[in-house]
Amino acid sequence: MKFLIATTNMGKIREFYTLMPEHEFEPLPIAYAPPAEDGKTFVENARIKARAAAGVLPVIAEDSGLCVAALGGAPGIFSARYGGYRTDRERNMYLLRQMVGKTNRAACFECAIVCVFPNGRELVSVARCNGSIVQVPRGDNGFGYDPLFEYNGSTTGEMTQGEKNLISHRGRAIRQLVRMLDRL
Ligand code: ITT
Repeated sequence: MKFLIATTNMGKIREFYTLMPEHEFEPLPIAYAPPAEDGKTFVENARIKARAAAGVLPVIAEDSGLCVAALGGAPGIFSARYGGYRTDRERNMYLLRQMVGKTNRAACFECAIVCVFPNGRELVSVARCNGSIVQVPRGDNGFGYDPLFEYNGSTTGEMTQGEKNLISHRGRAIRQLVRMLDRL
């Protein structure tokens, strides 16, 4: 099936391409104006992004983020703009500063995918990955908070794309979506 992929994040796009090789993707048109992500949950925000891009093709949109237990679940749905910083590196440094003195390092990545068809039908796939926040960033692979998020001894920034896809929130959510699409 051919989908419009309603994301501006190249890291996400890479993961969708790898995990849905049997499907085709069209990027957002240049004139696309990103909607205000003012939902209260990952699913609400993914739905807002999918519906803003709705048209002739089925649309896939995704909202995701890192939820840190000792920070009351922050940055959560605000992960892309945590602390008001513009770059991944600045947000990562800010998060580590918030974690100074915290003994509970538990965190999880969450991902919500909403797929909207031209007839209005919707598929929703949600998944998470539990891990912990390291003291010092490690790894140059991936994007966003990957150098901070440790799973089974490695950060997702140290993993290959294939290794990350096996265990990540997005990998799990995409595989679930593919199963839903196969059943249509
Ligand atoms: P779109 O809204 O255009 O899809 P975005 O980057 O703004 O792109 P989100 O609003 O969903 O996406 O914010 C997700 C943020 O959460 C993202 O920018 C990263 O900082 C972080 N994040 C999500 N998934 C991640 C992953 O697999 N690895 C590292 N960080 C991730």
